[in-house]
Amino acid sequence: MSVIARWLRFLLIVVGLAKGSDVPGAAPPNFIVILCDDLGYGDVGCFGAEKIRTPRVDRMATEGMRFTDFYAPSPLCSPSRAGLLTGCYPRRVGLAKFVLRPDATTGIHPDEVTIAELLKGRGYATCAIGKWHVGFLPPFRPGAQGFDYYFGIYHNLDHWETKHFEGQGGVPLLRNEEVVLRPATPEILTERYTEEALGFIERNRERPFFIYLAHTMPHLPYDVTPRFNGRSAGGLYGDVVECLDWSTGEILDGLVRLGLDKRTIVVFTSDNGPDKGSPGSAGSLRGQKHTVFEGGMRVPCVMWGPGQIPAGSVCNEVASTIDLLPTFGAMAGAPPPRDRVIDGRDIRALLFGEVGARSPHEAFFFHDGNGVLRAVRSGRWKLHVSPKQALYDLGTEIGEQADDSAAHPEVVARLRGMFDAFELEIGVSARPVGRGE
Ligand SMILES: [Ca+2]
Repeated sequence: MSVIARWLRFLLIVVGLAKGSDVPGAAPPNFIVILCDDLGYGDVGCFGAEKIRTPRVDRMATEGMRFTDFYAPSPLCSPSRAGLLTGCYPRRVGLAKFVLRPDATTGIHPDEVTIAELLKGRGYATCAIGKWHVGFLPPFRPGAQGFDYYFGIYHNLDHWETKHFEGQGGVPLLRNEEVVLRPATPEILTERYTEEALGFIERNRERPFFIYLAHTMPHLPYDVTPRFNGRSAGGLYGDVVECLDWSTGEILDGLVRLGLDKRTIVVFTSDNGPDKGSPGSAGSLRGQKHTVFEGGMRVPCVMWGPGQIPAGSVCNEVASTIDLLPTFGAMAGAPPPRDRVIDGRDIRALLFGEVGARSPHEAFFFHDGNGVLRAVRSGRWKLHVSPKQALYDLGTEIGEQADDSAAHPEVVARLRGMFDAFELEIGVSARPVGRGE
Protein backbone atom coordinates (compact mmCIF):
# COMPACT_ATOMS: atom_id res chain seq x y z
CA MET A 1 0.00 0.00 0.00
CA SER A 2 1.43 3.40 -0.92
CA VAL A 3 1.89 6.09 1.72
CA ILE A 4 -0.96 8.13 0.19
CA ALA A 5 -3.29 5.11 0.12
CA ARG A 6 -2.41 4.39 3.72
CA TRP A 7 -3.19 7.97 4.73
CA LEU A 8 -6.46 7.92 2.82
CA ARG A 9 -7.42 4.69 4.56
CA PHE A 10 -6.52 6.21 7.93
CA LEU A 11 -8.63 9.29 7.20
CA LEU A 12 -11.60 7.15 6.14
CA ILE A 13 -11.35 5.17 9.37
CA VAL A 14 -11.17 8.35 11.47
CA VAL A 15 -14.17 9.88 9.67
CA GLY A 16 -16.01 6.55 9.95
CA LEU A 17 -15.36 6.33 13.68
CA ALA A 18 -16.48 9.91 14.19
CA LYS A 19 -19.79 9.05 12.56
CA GLY A 20 -20.04 5.76 14.40
CA SER A 21 -19.82 3.71 11.24
CA ASP A 22 -17.17 2.26 8.99
CA VAL A 23 -18.94 3.76 6.00
CA PRO A 24 -18.52 7.51 6.18
CA GLY A 25 -21.84 9.31 6.01
CA ALA A 26 -23.96 6.18 5.82
CA ALA A 27 -27.00 5.84 8.06
CA PRO A 28 -26.77 2.77 10.29
CA PRO A 29 -28.61 -0.17 8.76
CA ASN A 30 -31.70 -1.89 10.13
CA PHE A 31 -31.37 -5.51 11.18
CA ILE A 32 -33.95 -8.29 11.13
CA VAL A 33 -33.11 -11.75 12.46
CA ILE A 34 -35.64 -14.42 11.50
CA LEU A 35 -34.94 -17.39 13.75
CA CYS A 36 -36.96 -20.55 13.10
CA ASP A 37 -37.32 -23.15 15.85
CA ASP A 38 -35.97 -26.66 15.15
CA LEU A 39 -35.85 -26.06 11.37
CA GLY A 40 -33.43 -28.57 9.86
CA TYR A 41 -30.54 -28.04 7.46
CA GLY A 42 -32.45 -29.98 4.79
CA ASP A 43 -35.82 -28.28 5.24
CA VAL A 44 -35.18 -25.34 2.90
CA GLY A 45 -35.21 -25.49 -0.91
CA CYS A 46 -31.83 -23.83 -1.42
CA PHE A 47 -30.36 -26.31 1.08
CA GLY A 48 -31.70 -29.31 -0.81
CA ALA A 49 -35.30 -29.82 0.38
CA GLU A 50 -37.24 -31.66 -2.28
CA LYS A 51 -40.82 -31.83 -1.05
CA ILE A 52 -40.94 -28.54 0.82
CA ARG A 53 -40.98 -25.44 -1.38
CA THR A 54 -39.39 -22.26 -0.05
CA PRO A 55 -39.34 -19.92 -3.05
CA ARG A 56 -38.95 -16.75 -0.98
CA VAL A 57 -35.99 -17.94 1.06
CA ASP A 58 -34.47 -19.37 -2.12
CA ARG A 59 -34.89 -15.98 -3.81
CA MET A 60 -33.44 -14.31 -0.73
CA ALA A 61 -30.37 -16.50 -1.35
CA THR A 62 -30.14 -15.58 -5.03
CA GLU A 63 -30.36 -11.92 -4.01
CA GLY A 64 -28.01 -12.38 -1.06
CA MET A 65 -25.60 -14.85 0.54
CA ARG A 66 -26.15 -18.47 1.50
CA PHE A 67 -24.02 -19.74 4.41
CA THR A 68 -23.31 -23.46 4.12
CA ASP A 69 -21.27 -23.82 7.33
CA PHE A 70 -23.33 -21.80 9.75
CA TYR A 71 -23.85 -22.98 13.32
CA ALA A 72 -26.22 -22.53 16.19
CA PRO A 73 -24.21 -22.31 19.41
CA SER A 74 -26.19 -25.15 21.02
CA PRO A 75 -28.34 -28.06 19.83
CA LEU A 76 -31.17 -26.79 22.07
CA CYS A 77 -33.61 -23.86 22.18
CA SER A 78 -32.82 -21.81 25.31
CA PRO A 79 -29.00 -22.01 25.17
CA SER A 80 -29.00 -21.28 21.44
CA ARG A 81 -31.07 -18.12 22.01
CA ALA A 82 -28.90 -17.03 24.94
CA GLY A 83 -25.92 -17.35 22.58
CA LEU A 84 -27.49 -15.30 19.81
CA LEU A 85 -28.65 -12.57 22.18
CA THR A 86 -25.33 -12.20 24.05
CA GLY A 87 -22.88 -12.97 21.22
CA CYS A 88 -21.30 -15.66 23.38
CA TYR A 89 -21.20 -19.39 23.76
CA PRO A 90 -24.16 -20.17 26.03
CA ARG A 91 -21.79 -21.66 28.60
CA ARG A 92 -19.96 -18.32 28.77
CA VAL A 93 -23.15 -16.71 30.10
CA GLY A 94 -24.17 -19.59 32.36
CA LEU A 95 -27.07 -20.69 30.19
CA ALA A 96 -25.85 -23.84 28.48
CA LYS A 97 -27.85 -26.46 30.35
CA PHE A 98 -31.13 -27.73 28.95
CA VAL A 99 -34.08 -25.40 28.34
CA LEU A 100 -35.79 -22.98 30.67
CA ARG A 101 -39.19 -24.34 31.61
CA PRO A 102 -41.89 -21.88 32.73
CA ASP A 103 -40.98 -22.33 36.41
CA ALA A 104 -37.32 -21.42 35.79
CA THR A 105 -35.93 -18.78 38.13
CA THR A 106 -32.86 -18.08 35.98
CA GLY A 107 -32.27 -16.02 32.86
CA ILE A 108 -29.67 -14.00 30.98
CA HIS A 109 -27.78 -12.07 33.66
CA PRO A 110 -28.80 -8.39 33.66
CA ASP A 111 -25.10 -7.42 33.46
CA GLU A 112 -24.77 -9.09 30.05
CA VAL A 113 -25.15 -6.70 27.14
CA THR A 114 -27.68 -8.18 24.74
CA ILE A 115 -27.68 -7.39 21.04
CA ALA A 116 -30.82 -5.31 21.65
CA GLU A 117 -29.16 -3.30 24.42
CA LEU A 118 -26.09 -2.74 22.27
CA LEU A 119 -28.15 -1.38 19.37
CA LYS A 120 -30.57 0.52 21.60
CA GLY A 121 -27.54 2.43 22.86
CA ARG A 122 -27.09 3.69 19.28
CA GLY A 123 -30.69 4.86 19.02
CA TYR A 124 -32.24 1.75 17.50
CA ALA A 125 -35.88 0.88 18.03
CA THR A 126 -35.78 -2.73 19.22
CA CYS A 127 -38.38 -5.43 19.04
CA ALA A 128 -38.65 -9.11 19.90
CA ILE A 129 -41.43 -11.16 18.40
CA GLY A 130 -42.15 -14.81 19.11
CA LYS A 131 -40.60 -17.38 21.39
CA TRP A 132 -38.50 -15.95 24.22
CA HIS A 133 -37.37 -18.92 26.36
CA VAL A 134 -34.49 -17.18 28.15
CA GLY A 135 -36.03 -16.19 31.49
CA PHE A 136 -39.50 -15.23 32.64
CA LEU A 137 -39.13 -13.43 35.95
CA PRO A 138 -39.23 -9.62 35.63
CA PRO A 139 -35.45 -9.00 35.32
CA PHE A 140 -35.18 -11.49 32.46
CA ARG A 141 -38.14 -10.54 30.28
CA PRO A 142 -37.67 -8.90 26.88
CA GLY A 143 -38.41 -5.40 28.21
CA ALA A 144 -35.60 -5.74 30.76
CA GLN A 145 -33.15 -7.09 28.16
CA GLY A 146 -33.18 -4.17 25.76
CA PHE A 147 -36.35 -4.70 23.75
CA ASP A 148 -38.73 -1.74 23.46
CA TYR A 149 -41.53 -3.93 22.20
CA TYR A 150 -42.47 -7.58 22.58
CA PHE A 151 -45.18 -9.72 21.04
CA GLY A 152 -45.27 -13.49 21.41
CA ILE A 153 -45.16 -16.36 23.84
CA TYR A 154 -42.33 -16.82 26.29
CA HIS A 155 -42.48 -20.60 26.04
CA ASN A 156 -43.06 -23.37 23.56
CA LEU A 157 -46.39 -25.16 23.31
CA ASP A 158 -45.39 -28.74 24.00
CA HIS A 159 -46.78 -30.75 26.91
CA TRP A 160 -43.74 -30.06 29.10
CA GLU A 161 -44.45 -26.37 29.06
CA THR A 162 -48.23 -26.11 28.63
CA LYS A 163 -48.79 -28.24 31.75
CA HIS A 164 -47.53 -25.32 33.84
CA PHE A 165 -50.53 -23.31 32.63
CA GLU A 166 -53.26 -25.86 33.31
CA GLY A 167 -56.05 -24.19 35.25
CA GLN A 168 -54.90 -20.76 34.07
CA GLY A 169 -56.47 -20.90 30.62
CA GLY A 170 -53.32 -22.04 28.86
CA VAL A 171 -50.15 -20.33 27.66
CA PRO A 172 -50.72 -16.60 27.11
CA LEU A 173 -49.88 -14.71 23.93
CA LEU A 174 -48.45 -11.40 25.11
CA ARG A 175 -48.04 -7.88 23.83
CA ASN A 176 -45.35 -6.45 26.04
CA GLU A 177 -46.57 -7.97 29.30
CA GLU A 178 -50.28 -7.83 28.55
CA VAL A 179 -52.23 -10.94 27.64
CA VAL A 180 -53.83 -10.58 24.20
CA LEU A 181 -55.00 -14.17 23.79
CA ARG A 182 -55.24 -17.27 25.94
CA PRO A 183 -54.57 -20.04 25.19
CA ALA A 184 -52.06 -19.35 22.44
CA THR A 185 -52.41 -22.06 19.79
CA PRO A 186 -49.77 -22.95 17.21
CA GLU A 187 -51.70 -22.47 13.96
CA ILE A 188 -52.12 -18.69 14.24
CA LEU A 189 -48.64 -17.76 15.37
CA THR A 190 -46.62 -17.38 12.19
CA GLU A 191 -49.22 -15.10 10.63
CA ARG A 192 -49.69 -13.03 13.80
CA TYR A 193 -45.94 -12.62 14.20
CA THR A 194 -45.63 -11.51 10.59
CA GLU A 195 -48.30 -8.81 11.04
CA GLU A 196 -46.51 -7.59 14.14
CA ALA A 197 -43.14 -7.45 12.38
CA LEU A 198 -44.63 -5.51 9.47
CA GLY A 199 -46.37 -3.12 11.89
CA PHE A 200 -43.12 -2.48 13.75
CA ILE A 201 -41.23 -1.83 10.51
CA GLU A 202 -43.93 0.60 9.36
CA ARG A 203 -43.98 2.46 12.68
CA ASN A 204 -40.20 2.75 12.82
CA ARG A 205 -39.42 3.34 9.16
CA GLU A 206 -37.82 6.71 9.88
CA ARG A 207 -35.26 5.43 12.38
CA PRO A 208 -32.89 2.48 12.63
CA PHE A 209 -34.52 -0.64 14.01
CA PHE A 210 -33.66 -4.16 15.11
CA ILE A 211 -36.21 -6.95 14.95
CA TYR A 212 -35.60 -10.35 16.52
CA LEU A 213 -38.35 -12.50 15.02
CA ALA A 214 -38.10 -15.84 16.80
CA HIS A 215 -40.76 -18.03 15.24
CA THR A 216 -42.48 -20.67 17.36
CA MET A 217 -42.63 -22.94 14.29
CA PRO A 218 -41.78 -25.62 13.25
CA HIS A 219 -41.17 -26.78 16.85
CA LEU A 220 -43.64 -29.45 17.98
CA PRO A 221 -46.61 -29.07 18.15
CA TYR A 222 -46.78 -27.30 14.78
CA ASP A 223 -49.81 -26.21 12.78
CA VAL A 224 -51.09 -23.71 10.20
CA THR A 225 -54.38 -21.96 9.49
CA PRO A 226 -56.63 -23.38 6.72
CA ARG A 227 -55.15 -21.02 4.08
CA PHE A 228 -51.80 -22.83 4.37
CA ASN A 229 -53.15 -26.31 5.07
CA GLY A 230 -52.46 -28.86 2.35
CA ARG A 231 -50.26 -26.54 0.26
CA SER A 232 -47.11 -28.60 0.57
CA ALA A 233 -46.11 -31.99 -0.74
CA GLY A 234 -44.28 -32.32 2.57
CA GLY A 235 -47.44 -32.82 4.66
CA LEU A 236 -48.40 -30.57 7.58
CA TYR A 237 -44.75 -30.04 8.50
CA GLY A 238 -44.16 -28.86 4.93
CA ASP A 239 -47.17 -26.53 5.19
CA VAL A 240 -45.70 -25.04 8.35
CA VAL A 241 -42.29 -24.44 6.73
CA GLU A 242 -43.95 -23.02 3.61
CA CYS A 243 -45.88 -20.62 5.87
CA LEU A 244 -42.54 -19.50 7.37
CA ASP A 245 -41.31 -18.98 3.81
CA TRP A 246 -44.41 -16.90 3.01
CA SER A 247 -43.79 -14.85 6.17
CA THR A 248 -40.20 -14.17 5.13
CA GLY A 249 -41.43 -13.03 1.71
CA GLU A 250 -43.97 -10.67 3.31
CA ILE A 251 -41.19 -9.05 5.34
CA LEU A 252 -38.84 -8.66 2.36
CA ASP A 253 -41.70 -7.25 0.24
CA GLY A 254 -42.59 -4.88 3.08
CA LEU A 255 -39.03 -3.56 3.17
CA VAL A 256 -39.02 -3.01 -0.60
CA ARG A 257 -42.44 -1.30 -0.47
CA LEU A 258 -41.22 1.11 2.21
CA GLY A 259 -37.92 1.74 0.41
CA LEU A 260 -35.94 0.22 3.26
CA ASP A 261 -34.42 -2.74 1.41
CA LYS A 262 -31.15 -0.96 0.61
CA ARG A 263 -30.53 -0.19 4.26
CA THR A 264 -31.69 -3.36 5.96
CA ILE A 265 -29.86 -6.62 6.62
CA VAL A 266 -32.12 -9.67 6.99
CA VAL A 267 -30.93 -13.01 8.37
CA PHE A 268 -32.95 -16.23 8.02
CA THR A 269 -31.79 -19.16 10.14
CA SER A 270 -32.68 -21.72 12.82
CA ASP A 271 -31.90 -22.25 16.52
CA ASN A 272 -30.90 -25.92 16.21
CA GLY A 273 -31.44 -29.00 14.07
CA PRO A 274 -34.67 -30.94 13.57
CA ASP A 275 -36.33 -32.79 16.43
CA LYS A 276 -36.24 -36.57 16.30
CA GLY A 277 -40.01 -36.61 16.78
CA SER A 278 -40.73 -34.40 13.77
CA PRO A 279 -40.38 -35.04 10.03
CA GLY A 280 -37.83 -32.22 9.83
CA SER A 281 -34.71 -33.09 7.87
CA ALA A 282 -31.03 -32.45 8.49
CA GLY A 283 -30.34 -33.38 4.86
CA SER A 284 -27.16 -35.40 4.56
CA LEU A 285 -25.93 -34.36 7.99
CA ARG A 286 -25.62 -36.87 10.81
CA GLY A 287 -27.64 -36.45 13.98
CA GLN A 288 -30.43 -34.06 14.95
CA LYS A 289 -31.48 -31.69 17.75
CA HIS A 290 -29.78 -32.52 21.09
CA THR A 291 -26.62 -33.83 19.39
CA VAL A 292 -23.30 -32.17 18.60
CA PHE A 293 -23.18 -33.87 15.23
CA GLU A 294 -23.64 -31.45 12.36
CA GLY A 295 -27.36 -32.24 12.17
CA GLY A 296 -27.85 -30.81 15.65
CA MET A 297 -26.03 -27.54 15.20
CA ARG A 298 -25.37 -26.76 11.53
CA VAL A 299 -28.40 -24.77 10.41
CA PRO A 300 -29.64 -23.26 7.17
CA CYS A 301 -28.70 -19.59 6.92
CA VAL A 302 -29.30 -16.89 4.33
CA MET A 303 -28.36 -13.23 4.70
CA TRP A 304 -29.87 -10.53 2.52
CA GLY A 305 -28.94 -6.89 2.11
CA PRO A 306 -29.28 -5.58 -1.46
CA GLY A 307 -26.35 -3.38 -2.43
CA GLN A 308 -24.36 -4.50 0.61
CA ILE A 309 -24.26 -8.30 0.53
CA PRO A 310 -23.24 -9.64 -2.89
CA ALA A 311 -26.17 -11.25 -4.72
CA GLY A 312 -26.09 -14.97 -5.43
CA SER A 313 -23.06 -15.55 -3.25
CA VAL A 314 -22.23 -18.59 -1.14
CA CYS A 315 -20.07 -18.55 1.99
CA ASN A 316 -18.47 -21.83 3.05
CA GLU A 317 -16.65 -20.37 6.03
CA VAL A 318 -17.59 -21.15 9.63
CA ALA A 319 -19.90 -18.57 11.19
CA SER A 320 -22.59 -18.63 13.86
CA THR A 321 -25.50 -16.73 15.34
CA ILE A 322 -23.06 -15.63 18.09
CA ASP A 323 -21.39 -13.51 15.40
CA LEU A 324 -24.46 -11.38 14.79
CA LEU A 325 -23.93 -9.21 17.88
CA PRO A 326 -20.35 -8.12 17.06
CA THR A 327 -21.12 -7.86 13.33
CA PHE A 328 -24.25 -5.75 13.69
CA GLY A 329 -22.53 -3.79 16.44
CA ALA A 330 -19.68 -2.95 14.08
CA MET A 331 -22.08 -1.93 11.33
CA ALA A 332 -24.04 0.26 13.72
CA GLY A 333 -20.94 1.85 15.29
CA ALA A 334 -21.65 0.05 18.58
CA PRO A 335 -18.69 -2.12 19.47
CA PRO A 336 -19.39 -4.91 21.98
CA PRO A 337 -18.16 -4.48 25.56
CA ARG A 338 -14.39 -4.86 25.97
CA ASP A 339 -14.37 -5.69 29.68
CA ARG A 340 -15.30 -9.36 29.12
CA VAL A 341 -14.86 -12.18 26.66
CA ILE A 342 -17.24 -12.08 23.71
CA ASP A 343 -16.95 -15.31 21.71
CA GLY A 344 -18.73 -14.06 18.59
CA ARG A 345 -16.68 -12.42 15.85
CA ASP A 346 -17.22 -9.61 13.37
CA ILE A 347 -17.97 -11.39 10.07
CA ARG A 348 -18.40 -8.29 7.90
CA ALA A 349 -15.57 -9.41 5.63
CA LEU A 350 -17.50 -12.60 4.85
CA LEU A 351 -20.81 -10.82 4.55
CA PHE A 352 -19.53 -8.17 2.18
CA GLY A 353 -17.80 -10.80 0.05
CA GLU A 354 -14.25 -9.51 0.51
CA VAL A 355 -11.91 -11.54 -1.67
CA GLY A 356 -10.14 -14.24 0.31
CA ALA A 357 -12.07 -13.52 3.51
CA ARG A 358 -11.74 -16.35 6.00
CA SER A 359 -13.72 -17.30 9.07
CA PRO A 360 -12.55 -15.32 12.09
CA HIS A 361 -13.04 -18.50 14.16
CA GLU A 362 -9.77 -20.36 14.31
CA ALA A 363 -11.83 -22.89 16.23
CA PHE A 364 -15.55 -23.30 16.81
CA PHE A 365 -16.67 -25.27 19.86
CA PHE A 366 -19.60 -27.66 20.24
CA HIS A 367 -21.29 -28.05 23.63
CA ASP A 368 -24.11 -30.51 24.14
CA GLY A 369 -27.46 -29.64 25.70
CA ASN A 370 -25.94 -30.04 29.16
CA GLY A 371 -23.24 -27.52 28.44
CA VAL A 372 -20.53 -30.18 28.18
CA LEU A 373 -17.83 -29.44 25.61
CA ARG A 374 -17.80 -32.33 23.16
CA ALA A 375 -16.19 -31.30 19.89
CA VAL A 376 -14.19 -28.64 18.06
CA ARG A 377 -14.00 -27.57 14.42
CA SER A 378 -11.05 -25.80 12.84
CA GLY A 379 -11.15 -25.20 9.11
CA ARG A 380 -12.30 -28.39 7.42
CA TRP A 381 -11.60 -30.63 10.43
CA LYS A 382 -13.95 -31.53 13.26
CA LEU A 383 -12.73 -33.49 16.25
CA HIS A 384 -15.22 -35.16 18.57
CA VAL A 385 -13.51 -35.72 21.91
CA SER A 386 -16.23 -37.32 23.99
CA PRO A 387 -17.98 -39.66 24.46
CA LYS A 388 -15.86 -41.14 21.66
CA GLN A 389 -12.93 -39.58 19.84
CA ALA A 390 -13.36 -39.25 16.09
CA LEU A 391 -11.94 -36.90 13.47
CA TYR A 392 -14.03 -35.94 10.46
CA ASP A 393 -12.97 -34.07 7.34
CA LEU A 394 -15.98 -31.89 6.69
CA GLY A 395 -14.25 -30.57 3.59
CA THR A 396 -14.79 -33.88 1.84
CA GLU A 397 -17.66 -35.45 3.74
CA ILE A 398 -20.22 -33.55 5.82
CA GLY A 399 -21.99 -36.69 7.05
CA GLU A 400 -19.41 -37.44 9.79
CA GLN A 401 -19.05 -41.11 8.87
CA ALA A 402 -15.39 -41.78 8.14
CA ASP A 403 -13.11 -41.38 11.17
CA ASP A 404 -9.79 -39.97 9.93
CA SER A 405 -7.98 -39.86 13.26
CA ALA A 406 -5.62 -42.74 12.48
CA ALA A 407 -4.57 -41.12 9.20
CA HIS A 408 -4.09 -37.63 10.68
CA PRO A 409 -2.71 -37.85 14.23
CA GLU A 410 -1.16 -34.37 13.86
CA VAL A 411 -4.60 -32.88 13.18
CA VAL A 412 -6.03 -34.74 16.16
CA ALA A 413 -3.25 -33.34 18.36
CA ARG A 414 -3.71 -29.78 17.09
CA LEU A 415 -7.49 -29.77 17.58
CA ARG A 416 -7.18 -31.52 20.93
CA GLY A 417 -4.87 -28.72 22.02
CA MET A 418 -7.51 -26.12 21.05
CA PHE A 419 -10.19 -28.12 22.82
CA ASP A 420 -8.20 -28.42 26.04
CA ALA A 421 -7.14 -24.77 26.03
CA PHE A 422 -10.71 -23.61 25.53
CA GLU A 423 -12.03 -25.93 28.21
CA LEU A 424 -9.50 -24.50 30.64
CA GLU A 425 -10.20 -20.90 29.69
CA ILE A 426 -14.01 -21.03 29.75
CA GLY A 427 -13.91 -23.17 32.89
CA VAL A 428 -12.41 -20.27 34.83
CA SER A 429 -13.91 -17.28 33.05
CA ALA A 430 -17.52 -18.27 32.39
CA ARG A 431 -19.90 -15.73 33.88
CA PRO A 432 -22.89 -16.38 36.15
CA VAL A 433 -26.43 -16.93 35.02
CA GLY A 434 -28.99 -14.40 36.23
CA ARG A 435 -30.86 -15.65 39.29
CA GLY A 436 -34.26 -14.37 40.34
CA GLU A 437 -36.48 -14.96 43.35
CA1 LIG B 1 -35.27 -25.17 19.02
